[in-house]
Amino acid sequence: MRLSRYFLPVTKETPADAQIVSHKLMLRAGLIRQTAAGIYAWLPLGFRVLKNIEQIVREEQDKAGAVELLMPTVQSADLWRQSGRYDAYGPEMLRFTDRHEREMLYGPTNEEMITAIFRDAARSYRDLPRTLYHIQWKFRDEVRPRFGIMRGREFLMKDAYSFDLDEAGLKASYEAMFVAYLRTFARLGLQAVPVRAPTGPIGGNLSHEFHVLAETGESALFYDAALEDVTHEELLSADASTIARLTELYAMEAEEHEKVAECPVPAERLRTRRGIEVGHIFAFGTKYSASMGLSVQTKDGGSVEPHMGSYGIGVSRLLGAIIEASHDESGIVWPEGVAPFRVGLINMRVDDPACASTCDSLYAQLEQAGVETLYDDRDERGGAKFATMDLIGLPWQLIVGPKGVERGVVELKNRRTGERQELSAEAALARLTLG
Ligand code: 5CA
Repeated sequence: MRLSRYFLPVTKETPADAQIVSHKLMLRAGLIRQTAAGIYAWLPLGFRVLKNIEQIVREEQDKAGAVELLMPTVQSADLWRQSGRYDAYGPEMLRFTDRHEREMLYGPTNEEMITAIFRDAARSYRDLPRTLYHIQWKFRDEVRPRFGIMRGREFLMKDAYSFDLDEAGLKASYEAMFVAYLRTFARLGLQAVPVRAPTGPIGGNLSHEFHVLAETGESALFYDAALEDVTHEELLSADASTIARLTELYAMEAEEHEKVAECPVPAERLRTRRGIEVGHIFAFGTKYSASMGLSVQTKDGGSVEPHMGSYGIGVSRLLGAIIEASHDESGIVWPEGVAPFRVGLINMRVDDPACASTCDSLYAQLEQAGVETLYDDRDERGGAKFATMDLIGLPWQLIVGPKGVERGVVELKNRRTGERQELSAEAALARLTLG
């Protein structure tokens, strides 16, 4: 993509209304733009990152055996009356009526809808177990939307729902999602701590939250220091034994920790840090199948209400969490897996024919090789180009200036380490196309 044709409204000034670093950087780097309180437009660069995160989440859901579908954002109040949650949900639910005076709502979550869809299709034990998921916008009329997309009113969520014949089946589905979550967050370059959680309005008896440790997190956590020793590799290849090990280690939100009569962790191993909740999973049994009349035939001709779980990931919130975990004083430092482009190609002198033709040729070859490249071909000062590239945080910068071109070299800079290396254009291409 040529920057001269792109839409990248970056700003030097720190926006006055942003309190935390991820919100400031998202506005400054032209990733998002607020359109109403807690509601954001995703500008081209931010949208690319959102899609990359969504894709990693999707791949790990698919690997876990979950099946993707897409449910609508607008739901009918009648559906929610079946579970009794229409009145219980409170002012966070955005309610409205259509032209026929039918009561509607913008979905804050989808337990009711998926239960109704499954109820109308599933007949027998052969239809179970199943886990279905979608990645869809939600609306919650938060009292205090803040920190940009971190606590928005409209936000993108991955929500999965499992249906099992019995409690043992539900436990297996819950564990499969748990594993998928550990792998997902590891692939996103994040260390996420699983925390035993109260279930709240979703209901049920088993629940975990996944928190990215960050000073700006909204939750206060207490946990066993041993959780910090879990390696990236271990999380990438997580399995049932990883869960067993992790869930044995103490981790609680402050409110819950205060209720614990005797903390099982010795004082020297007890850590207190803040966390950003990026995922939340629940096993709630028959709460919705019972209230909404979902039952299937068993092998011996009886009937059973499926045991269910629901599993959320804050896809849009993850952008904020990743930036909180990965930035420096110059701007964002995207992990390779989610970066909007892999390479930023900088032409230092667009009016120098040799420099421009070297850049054009590098750009064509990178594109040809499928290396996503943002090509700064604008007529701007070098200093401004460097500042923009550092701010938007692409993993590699390929810098081409007239003096270097004369000597047959270009410069390759690693955004994370700041390391710069002079090499021939061919060698730079080889480095960037090899992965
Ligand atoms: N039905 C369940 C699981 S599918 C559910 O709704 N769980 S939740 O309420 O915990 O939301 C799931 C995830 O969505 C949270 O862990 C969080 O990462 C994200 N999320 C929740 N509210 C917001 C918000 N206002 N802004 C951005 N992300 C949010």
